[in-house]
Amino acid sequence: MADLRLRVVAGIVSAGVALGVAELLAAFFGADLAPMNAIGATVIDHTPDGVREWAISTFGTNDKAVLYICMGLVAVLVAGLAGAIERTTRAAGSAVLAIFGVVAAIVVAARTSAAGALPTIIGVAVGIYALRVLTRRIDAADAATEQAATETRGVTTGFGDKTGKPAPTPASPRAGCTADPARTERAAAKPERRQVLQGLLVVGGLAVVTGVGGRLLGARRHDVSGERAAVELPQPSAPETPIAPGADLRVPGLTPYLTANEDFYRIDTALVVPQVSKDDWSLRIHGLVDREIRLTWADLANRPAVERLVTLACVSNPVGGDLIGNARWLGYRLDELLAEAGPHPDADMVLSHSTDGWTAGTPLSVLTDGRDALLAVGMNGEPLPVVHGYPARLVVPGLYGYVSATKWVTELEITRFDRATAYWTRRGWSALGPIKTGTRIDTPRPRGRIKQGRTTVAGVAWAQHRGIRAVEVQIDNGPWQTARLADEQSIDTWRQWVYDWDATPGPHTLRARSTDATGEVQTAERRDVVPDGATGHPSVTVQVS
Ligand SMILES: Nc1nc2c(c(=O)[nH]1)N[C@H]1C(S)=C(S)[C@@H](COP(=O)(O)O)O[C@H]1N2
Ligand SMILES: [Mo]
Repeated sequence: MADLRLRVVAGIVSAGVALGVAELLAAFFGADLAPMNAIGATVIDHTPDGVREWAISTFGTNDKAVLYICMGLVAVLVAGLAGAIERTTRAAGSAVLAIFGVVAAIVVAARTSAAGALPTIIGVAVGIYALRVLTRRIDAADAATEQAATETRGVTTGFGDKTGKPAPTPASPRAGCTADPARTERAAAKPERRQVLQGLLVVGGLAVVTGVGGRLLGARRHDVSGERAAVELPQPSAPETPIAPGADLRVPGLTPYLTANEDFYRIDTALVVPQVSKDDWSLRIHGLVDREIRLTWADLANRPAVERLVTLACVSNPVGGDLIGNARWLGYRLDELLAEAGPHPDADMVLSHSTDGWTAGTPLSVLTDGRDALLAVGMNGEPLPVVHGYPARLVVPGLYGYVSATKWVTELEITRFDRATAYWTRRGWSALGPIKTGTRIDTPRPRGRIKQGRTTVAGVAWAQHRGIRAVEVQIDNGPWQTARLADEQSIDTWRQWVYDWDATPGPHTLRARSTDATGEVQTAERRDVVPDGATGHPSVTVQVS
């Protein structure tokens, strides 16, 4: 069945060349035109919550790589099948490729424009052509083998193959030897077989060259990391006070007060990180406003910038999880920008849009109540890293990222909650997302083995824009004990805490809870992250010897 294998390979390399050609064309006209990117993005947009949660908790930040691998496997299966059923006289495999091509073209067109489907359509056309050519060669080789077999059995059919070419001369069995029929057949079909292998090699090579070349070229053409490195950030007019030494206790195993950019969690739906040049970027503020305004990167340079410490948190962060980080953000006050546009009195929502179509719905009241909500351009003294929204994003103290922290932001649409629904709200998450009071135990580690005696229990606590008043620790089911808090640098950031524990031998469970500055104690009730953030006390079990 070597034949079937060749057909399967023919299908795979043909689909490969289809995708490769589409990638190459997309490199010139935009990464979102590449069919795999568009299909992946569409899959992400339609993934049910349960699956999304499971993917994030199982694969973490590799969830997108896993999606690509899954799509690749499906593509290989379908393409292999298409190759297996294609014949010169019956283009069933081509039909399969065409159907997938049409679906992919529709998906790309829906995300971009009708013309955006062209790379996909051209790619699929090339792929189908490749499959036709390869299948014709395989059929010819098949016929030649068949004929050689017939001839070795002493029956001459007398006609050539279906293409009308004369039948190949069968190699005569060597004199004096008993002919091995199978071997003779293979020898007979040799030129045809060589043609098949050559064809597979050429098409496969073309698939790799166009695919890899397209990816590299696309990355090179659109990559903004070079221009980012050359960006000069504005000087903040009112720099954030230096971080008080007492805000960062520097306890071994405890999360540092400031999160380095490389260590900052990343959550977004972008399969391909948007590459937005600051020179093409602008922010349009429109909708229910007196004056629509549009700000370019150059316009920002004339405005006063501020620097603020804000702890960002993801609504998908489970109790004890690490989808939270604290950074020094440099940017422009949103209340000032909004005031210039003049929101109408009936407006109550700012729907922020990113270049990749993602949206967040933020209460207008939150953005104008005096808190340090920013259009941020800098993170910890650097331009925003590309994955964190270069050239500009929103940062709003006190709200989960899904309702506020739009990266690659280009539009603030002033609207109403009863008119507009943001990305995650459409998918079952709450329209409002104030951050819930949270606590995490960083040390000792879960299931850790520690020695008896004095042990430092430490972690972080947060209640952004309300502030943390107290953290308490409970050993097993004992009384709640007050932990020592680090200095409060800002009510918009998390606060470290430490508790000295005299550990006694045996297994122990440690729990922690916080009280925010309004006096509300963090609830023990365990709730899942959907629809508006997890609740419950974090706990860590250790073995003391
Ligand atoms: N464009 C865009 N912005 C986005 C998102 C997204 O999917 N797309 N995700 C949001 C969510 S859910 C969170 S928690 C924060 C995370 O920001 P970070 O990746 O910089 O930590 O970004 C927000 N901004
Ligand atoms: Mo999030």
